[in-house]
Amino acid sequence: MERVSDSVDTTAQDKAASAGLASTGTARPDIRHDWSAAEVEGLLGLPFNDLLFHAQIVHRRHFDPNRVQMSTLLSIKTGGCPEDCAYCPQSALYDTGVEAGKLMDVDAVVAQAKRAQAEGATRYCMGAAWRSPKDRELDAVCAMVEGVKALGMETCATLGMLDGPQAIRLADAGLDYYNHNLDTSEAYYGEIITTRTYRDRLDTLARVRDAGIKVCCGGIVGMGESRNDRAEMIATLACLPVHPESVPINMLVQVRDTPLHGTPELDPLEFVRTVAVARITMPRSVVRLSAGREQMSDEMQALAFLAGANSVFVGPALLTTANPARGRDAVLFAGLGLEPMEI
Ligand code: SAM
Ligand code: DTB
Ligand code: SF4
Repeated sequence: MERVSDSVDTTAQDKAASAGLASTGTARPDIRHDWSAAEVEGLLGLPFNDLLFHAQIVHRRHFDPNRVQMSTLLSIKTGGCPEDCAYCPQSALYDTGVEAGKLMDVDAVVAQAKRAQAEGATRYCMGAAWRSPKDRELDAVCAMVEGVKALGMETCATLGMLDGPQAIRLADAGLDYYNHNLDTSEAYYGEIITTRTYRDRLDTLARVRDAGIKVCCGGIVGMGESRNDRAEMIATLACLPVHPESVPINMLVQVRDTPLHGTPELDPLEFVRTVAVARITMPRSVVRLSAGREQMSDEMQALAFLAGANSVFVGPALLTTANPARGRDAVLFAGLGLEPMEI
């Protein structure tokens, strides 16, 4: 049977090429690490249909367009975080009503992972509200990684900054992915976080990569940043020596009593454009339609999948905020003909 990806109309491809979309031919490789922010901003500003068409071509070259990777998140240590990330309900500096909890027991985490697996998740992501883990805390997280991995799931953790030996310990425990986001552009970063630097983030990412763990790294849009900031962030990600295997694009979830609550909403189509540009610039990466789905219409999510998103969090909760109920997702995925990506 002819694959859908082979049947793209070549006339349309020619039109896209003449609209300045480079990668429809074979002359230029589509895996590049030399993206300029100006070039990325140019992509963001394309006519919407041209941009989505281009993203679909790249997407279909590397992925089955009807398969979506499904992860489930668990907050293994909630609240009381010393950092000042202006979007985050878990910072101890903002009185958001999120109570500071203790690190969960290993057995409870593995039991919850098993439930998530039974409900279709193939990757389990464990998040902790830490600036960075203490070595004693890392012992427990390593045991969680081992337990979740023994179920046959992929493992992911997001624990804040890591030093080199900590990254190696997690790798030895069998951690598949480490999530550590750039969050925004280097220029806008100081408006959002003051308690650690952009360089700190890049250093942790390099340590994770050096330890042989796959990198999950993206950002948040809708924080009042400019289009140029979004372009800078995507260009920084796409110019890493190896593209992150997983690129979460989060829409800011506005939480009352965080400094960013009340930020003017980002145009949903600009969110979709950001997803498309992540897809085009990091063709082999899985791009996650990450936080914010609960607040999005089904139509907006459908456009994000069309733009090349091929991963989501499933299950009713993110870390401290809501994610779509399973029933709503079941209807959406069935309606769009989307199926789980095999691991
Ligand atoms: N404390 C660790 C850290 O910051 O690296 C790990 C957990 S932290 C909650 C993981 C990521 O969640 C942040 O980097 C941010 O990108 C995302 N995040 C947190 N609050 C968010 C919100 N309100 N809306 C969207 N994304 C959010
Ligand atoms: C990521 O990029 N998004 C996730 C995950 N990595 C850890 C977190 C979203 C958190 C949304 C706010 C909350 O639920 O607390
Ligand atoms: Fe802490 Fe992470 Fe929230 Fe920042 S994003 S306040 S580091 S939990």
